Amino acid sequence: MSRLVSIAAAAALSLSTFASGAFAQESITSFSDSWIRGSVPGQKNGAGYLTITNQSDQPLELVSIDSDRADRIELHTIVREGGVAKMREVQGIPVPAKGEVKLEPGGYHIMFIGLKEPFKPDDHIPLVLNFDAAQPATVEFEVMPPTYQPRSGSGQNMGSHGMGMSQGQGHGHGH
Ligand SMILES: [Cu+2]
Repeated sequence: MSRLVSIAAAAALSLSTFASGAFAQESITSFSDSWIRGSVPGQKNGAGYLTITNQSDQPLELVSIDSDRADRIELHTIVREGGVAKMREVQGIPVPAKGEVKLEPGGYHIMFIGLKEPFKPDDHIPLVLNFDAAQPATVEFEVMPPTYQPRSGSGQNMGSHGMGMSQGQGHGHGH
């Protein structure tokens, strides 16, 4: 009987060790303002945005996204070439130590290529975010109307300079 008790105690101990270990790793990252732009009819591609916070004292990179909603999901940024905004794939999106990165219109974004079905406003889409130095995290994204613009300062400024329009056209092109 006492042997059974000690086995149970050992099992409980290892379980709690595992749980606290997992919790400690998950708490390195946190997420806010996660949204996906709703699709317009015929649109084959889409974009998603969020703010990622890194609580650790080591820099992190978001390296990939897992979801079955598109044929391919890439990480993109937008660069200006001769006054024209163009999307570029990046291998990772850096999240500074004890800092945050904002994915927002006019800058970094999650790019869905070959949508399996349109993104409908008010839907909630879970995506798995993979990092180079943190546990994968499942984050729920809310689908916003196609014309939605976030209220954050920098996003608004870029929108007022016409970035929102040129980006929308870029996303409308098929691949
Ligand atoms: Cu893109």
